[in-house]
Amino acid sequence: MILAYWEIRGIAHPIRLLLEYTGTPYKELLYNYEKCSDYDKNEWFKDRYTLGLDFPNLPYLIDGNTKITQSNAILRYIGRKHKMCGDTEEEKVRVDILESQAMDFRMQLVRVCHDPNFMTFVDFSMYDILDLNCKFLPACLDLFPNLQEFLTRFEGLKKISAYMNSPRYLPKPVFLKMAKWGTQ
Ligand SMILES: N[C@@H](CCC(=O)N[C@@H](CS)C(=O)NCC(=O)O)C(=O)O
Repeated sequence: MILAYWEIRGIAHPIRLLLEYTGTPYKELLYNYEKCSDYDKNEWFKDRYTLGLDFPNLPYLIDGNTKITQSNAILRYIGRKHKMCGDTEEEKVRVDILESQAMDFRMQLVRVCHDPNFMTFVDFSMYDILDLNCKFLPACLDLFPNLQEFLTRFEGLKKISAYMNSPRYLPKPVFLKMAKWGTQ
């Protein structure tokens, strides 16, 4: 059995753990990404379409004539051999749900780690309410340097800082006249 992947932990780690746990003999083929800055020219790209994989990708597992991509399909293949997919229908359903749940969980971290500046509309609301609280009680974030940094980062965004310096910017009054604070 050959397991191929980049020379990193990545999404191959659970497969390696399952192979080890089940005592499955396997060899690893590790593609080095760092050595070649040009993705198109690295070793994986040379192998990509020559291995007979239906949907070429990493990781892949080759076990005789069986060639598998998709990390969950690989895990399931090994799991099936060792009766680790659940026994009853109810168990199998739970295993299927957990398989997808675990992948969703994994992808959340992947997204955050690859794009730490990932923004959602909630960031805008969060900025506004934190900023207002700071105007209301200037010391309110003294114990929260991470939130202070968030405000600074947000205000440093090119389009936001341009808006804040434009005549369109309307930071106050915060409320209508019937309020006891924030009317000026
Ligand atoms: N859904 C696939 C994702 C595979 C994937 O995105 N592999 C990345 C590394 S994590 C890769 O570099 N694939 C090689 C390629 O796209 O050519 C899986 O779970 O195996």
